[in-house]
Amino acid sequence: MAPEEVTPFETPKRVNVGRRVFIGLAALGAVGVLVGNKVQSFLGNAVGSGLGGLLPFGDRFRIYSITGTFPKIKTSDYRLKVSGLVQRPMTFTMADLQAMPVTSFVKTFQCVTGWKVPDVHWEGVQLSHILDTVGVQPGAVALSFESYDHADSESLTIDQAHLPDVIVAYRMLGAPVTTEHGGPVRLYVAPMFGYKSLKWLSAIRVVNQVQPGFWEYNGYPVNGWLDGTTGPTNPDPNLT
Ligand SMILES: Nc1nc2c(c(=O)[nH]1)N[C@H]1C(S)=C(S)[C@@H](COP(=O)(O)O)O[C@H]1N2
Ligand SMILES: [Mo]
Repeated sequence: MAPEEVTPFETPKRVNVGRRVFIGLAALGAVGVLVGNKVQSFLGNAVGSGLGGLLPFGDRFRIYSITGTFPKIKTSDYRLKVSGLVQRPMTFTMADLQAMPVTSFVKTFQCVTGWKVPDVHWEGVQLSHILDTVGVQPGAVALSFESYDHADSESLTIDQAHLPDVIVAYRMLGAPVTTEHGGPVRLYVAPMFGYKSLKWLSAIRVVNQVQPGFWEYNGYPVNGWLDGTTGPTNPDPNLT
C-alpha cells in the first residue's frame, strides 16, 4: 500500500451520444462480444438494435470488450491506484485487497440490453472499505473508474460507492475473476446494470463532480439502477 502520486485521469473518448452512433460502433466491431469461447461478431448489431434479449444464448454471460481484446494482467502485477480527493493516495496489490475484509453474495447479473445471469456468486472488498482506507476529503462528490483497457471508464457518486453491494471483485462464479470477465479485478455494482461493472479495474479517482463514462457517452443512463428509476442518490436532476 505504497503512497502514490496523483496522476492525471483520462477522459472518455467523446463520441456522439445516442443509439445511432452506438449501432455504428458495434457494426464496426468496436464492441467485441463473446459467448462462451465463440466470437459472435453479429451480436454487436443485435445488441445495438435492442434484440440482445431475444438471442438464444440462455442464462449465460456475454463477454464484452470495447476494444475487442482482453488486457492480460498477471495477478502478481496487478495494481489498483486510488487518488484524487483523498487523504492518503495509495496503490493496492492483490495481496493488499485480499487482506481486507471479504464481502460475498449471490445476485442476478443484468445487462441493459436484456440478457441476465441468475445466481452469480461474487467475492471481493466493499468499495466503501477502500474509501475508508484512503480517507475521502471534504468536497468529494463522485468516483471515476479507469480500466487497463484504456477504453472503458465509469462513474459513481460517493453515496452510490458506499452501498454495501458495490464491490471491487476478485472472485466471480466461484473462482478468481477470469481475464475475459475483467480479472484479476473488476468492479461489481450490484444494484445497477452491467455496464457500470467496469472490467480490468486499474484506477479510482475521487473527484468533485460526476464524469460520465464510456457507456454514458454512448447513450446509457449515468445512474444505471436496475429498477429503471433515477435512484435516491441522483446528484443532478438533468442526469437520468
Ligand atoms: N472494461 C470493460 N468493462 C466492461 C465492459 C467493456 O466492454 N469493457 N462492458 C460492460 C457491459 S455493457 C457489461 S453488460 C458487462 C459484461 O460483463 P462480462 O463481459 O463479464 O459478461 O461488463 C461491463 N464492463
Ligand atoms: Mo451491458
